[in-house]
Amino acid sequence: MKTQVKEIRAREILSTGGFPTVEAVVTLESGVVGVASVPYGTSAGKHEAVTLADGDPRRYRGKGMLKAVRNVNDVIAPKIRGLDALDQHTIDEHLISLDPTPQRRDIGGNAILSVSLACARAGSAASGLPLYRHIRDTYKTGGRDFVLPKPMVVVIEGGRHADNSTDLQEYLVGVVKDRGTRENVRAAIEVYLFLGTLLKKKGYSTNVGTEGAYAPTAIKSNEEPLSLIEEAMEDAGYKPGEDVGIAMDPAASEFVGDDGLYHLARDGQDLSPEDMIGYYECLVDKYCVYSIEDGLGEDDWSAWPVMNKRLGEKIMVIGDDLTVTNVDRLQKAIDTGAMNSILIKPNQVGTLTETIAAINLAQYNGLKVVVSHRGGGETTDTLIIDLAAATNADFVKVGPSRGERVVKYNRLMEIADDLGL
Ligand code: 2PG
Ligand code: MG
Repeated sequence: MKTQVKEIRAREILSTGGFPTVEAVVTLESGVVGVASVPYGTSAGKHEAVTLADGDPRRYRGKGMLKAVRNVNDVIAPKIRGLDALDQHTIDEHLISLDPTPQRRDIGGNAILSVSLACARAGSAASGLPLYRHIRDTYKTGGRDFVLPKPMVVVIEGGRHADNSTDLQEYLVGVVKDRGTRENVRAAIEVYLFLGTLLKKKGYSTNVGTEGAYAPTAIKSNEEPLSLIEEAMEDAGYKPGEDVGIAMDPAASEFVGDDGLYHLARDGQDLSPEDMIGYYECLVDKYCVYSIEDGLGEDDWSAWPVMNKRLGEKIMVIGDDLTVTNVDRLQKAIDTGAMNSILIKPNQVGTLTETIAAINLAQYNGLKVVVSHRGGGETTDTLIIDLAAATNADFVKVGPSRGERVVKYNRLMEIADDLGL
């Protein structure tokens, strides 16, 4: 059959953090080619599929990817060769069978995912369909009509994504009032641009962090960005809370201690889970915050349902490190009422099929879905946008500047043009 996989080659490429990552090239019998690269995170969750690195300090300070590349070329390729690229389910079943553990420690989540995604790209090229349509057809997902995700743009970053900025990792501008994709992108990016002007006026630096958002070192507190962003919204001509709103990703696993307390160094506060939730409640009352992701630690299972109960009616309570795109952890979160929305990152889990399973499970249970970029090691691959479009995800979370980020918004606008949306 012409759509059978003939050859798979992986190679080491550079990611945005300067360290390598993996790219796979899948060639079909017909000569059709599919290429995909995988990102990795800076503040990766403890329960994610692992990004297998070489650990050889003589190459890229231990973060070379030759092991993962070899795993693709020597272990994965023989298993996948001969399979039909249009049958993504079978391809992913084979990939999963090579290492069924959730963390893919043996073979590497990065190795597996690069092949899964490159096969999807080859399948899309072979079927003559844009990737978002190919994914939708393959998984019968997303419903009859396309509803494109709204942008959630990171505008200030701190935590592990910047030096000496806020403890909370991300402050984002999300579109509340849908004006169509191009106008949605414009609104969020204009707020980012006006925020830059405002920061400058206040004497703050407008250097950017790993995701292309501002990372002002002189910022006074974890709360200050919220008022600055609201001011920038007004400056840009958008109504806070009506046109655009604020989303936050504190990435709280990064500042919860072994003592179970949340340590906000910039504010000089150590908060119990209960107080941390109270802190968020105040922010939600005071500012146009409509979403909080990873407000609590990835293992703080008893506190999450409390937060969701107290805030879930008003805002999106998103699990990222808590759920790591994993259906078992997601099911637990659903059963315990831990959250009402999920962040989706294919490299947290390892295959396209498992990613779609997590999205399906979330949507079936009425959760909102946000498909996300990675902080540290992104690439110019735009597959996550097609994934979000295919599944009618509610939002895409991507940074506002740097090539690897804007290429994703540009892909979103391209899909919108295709669909006339
Ligand atoms: C997050 C992500 C992306 P990282 O926490 O949501 O913004 O960061 O990829 O570093 O885990
Ligand atoms: Mg996060």
